[in-house]
Amino acid sequence: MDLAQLREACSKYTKPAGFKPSYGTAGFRAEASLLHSTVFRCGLLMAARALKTGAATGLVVTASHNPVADNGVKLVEPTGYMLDQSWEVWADKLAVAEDTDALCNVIRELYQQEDIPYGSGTVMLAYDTRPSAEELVKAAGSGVQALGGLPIVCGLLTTPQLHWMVRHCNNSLKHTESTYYEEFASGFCTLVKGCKAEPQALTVDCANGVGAEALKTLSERIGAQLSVTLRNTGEGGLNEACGADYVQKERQFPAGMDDRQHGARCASLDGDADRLVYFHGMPAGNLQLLDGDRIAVLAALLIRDTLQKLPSDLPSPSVGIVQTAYANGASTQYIREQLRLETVVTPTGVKHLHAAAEHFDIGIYFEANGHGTVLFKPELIQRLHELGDCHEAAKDLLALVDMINQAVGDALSGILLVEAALRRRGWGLTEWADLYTDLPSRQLKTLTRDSGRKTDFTALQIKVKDRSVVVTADAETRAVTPEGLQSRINDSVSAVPSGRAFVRPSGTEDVVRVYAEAATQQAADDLAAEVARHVYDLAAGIGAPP
Ligand code: G16
Repeated sequence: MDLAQLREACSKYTKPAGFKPSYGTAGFRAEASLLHSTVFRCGLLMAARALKTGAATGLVVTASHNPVADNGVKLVEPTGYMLDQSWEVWADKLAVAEDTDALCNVIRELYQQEDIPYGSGTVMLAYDTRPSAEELVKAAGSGVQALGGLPIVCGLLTTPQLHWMVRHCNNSLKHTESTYYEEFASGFCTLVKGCKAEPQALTVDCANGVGAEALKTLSERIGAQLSVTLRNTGEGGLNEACGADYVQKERQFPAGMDDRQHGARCASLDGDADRLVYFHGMPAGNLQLLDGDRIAVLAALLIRDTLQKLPSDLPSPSVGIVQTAYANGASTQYIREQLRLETVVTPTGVKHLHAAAEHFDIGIYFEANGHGTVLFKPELIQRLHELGDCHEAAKDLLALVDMINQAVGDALSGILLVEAALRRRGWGLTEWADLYTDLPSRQLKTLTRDSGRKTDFTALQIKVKDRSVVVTADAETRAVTPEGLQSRINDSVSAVPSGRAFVRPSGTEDVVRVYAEAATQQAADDLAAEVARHVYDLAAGIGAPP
């Protein structure tokens, strides 16, 4: 490490006074103009991580579902997974270092404690469509170079594409963008070959984000077997009244999509295309959501159908589903009672779900918001390869491995999974939706600042001074602080038939989230509002009381 070069580079990226970034649910996120020093430091971090692991790492400049004025970084391990949780502490220490001296001290400490070898680490960089991307990618590259590393700018990509590329690169596999499309397309075509059901028309809301171009390319590779029409491809504001987060939380049709006729099949991606939800219009004109819970259930059915066709002398692989507290109670009940599969609950954040899913031979993990994937253990993949040529079912499972991003949740791969599963069963969205009935639920945000953003649609907005005063336990189902909050939530919940509610501070936005579920929509809405008022009362609410 050339200390003089490091000091000079660090001094060009000073942290704004008073700015205290912290590594959240999926990396750093804030208003873009604040982030140059943070992204530079993430470049340093990932160059060091590449040296530590002896393999390429990755960094995506994106703020995913957040408004266009925000930006952020997602950090990628050599495996293609998210940054190892044991290194989040280094990310935080680097990000909050006040000045060049403090920053260099943290780097010295990192090198000593982690025993980082000297050398040059490779970091693959990508970015989404935000106008602030160019400068922030430069900052990331400068960070990598400041530690003598090699930044490789892979370009405008969806977040899951970069995760996939890093994983493939480190496994000495072809890792071009074109190979990504080819592998997914080929897996999908294998799975739908011979299906009697014709492809159904699907309209996809691309959130005006990076997923539009990627999905266009993928569908062109697949050809007639996939029939998609793209909407919100960049003509409107990123994630503005559209995208997976909007559709899932607000239960509204996205802007520019009035496919309200009963049964028209629609889907929404988020801004960096790592989340996916499906929906369709109901006879009354309202929207029925098919969220991440339902995608998990459909994936489990496809896998069960396929596993049943494997030779009976093969040991049955363990299959499990990982969810968070946001999973609708009806989905968990269906998985346990009808599918007879094990379910595991983890805190929010794919890093937690992913780790839990790795315990199964086939681990299906999805957050209700549509972020998730299906992981296949390498030993199982090996066994399937051994059976491969003589067994259709083994070939189908291997096609699934090709088609499902093994690094991270991927909305494009999710579309192929859903479409293949529905085609193989000859189902439409109605049959899928009829598997179980969701308990009515409501999500609210208690805002911590008056952002005036168009994306805050909730009628009830409660402001708190500092969301970090809300600390949770038991996979976020229990509020440990502020004192008294949980007992008030318990009292409210106990008065509501089939009631359930929890609160948690978001790790991607400056808000406290409130979730409530009940036997009727009115009861779920009322319960959410009541719990939000408890948050206002006990977590230093500001502004007018609700
Ligand atoms: C990220 C994470 C997800 C998480 C979501 C919301 O998604 O990858 O696991 O569910 O944030 O997190 P929170 O409720 O803490 O704000 P994305 O798509 O925004 O990157």
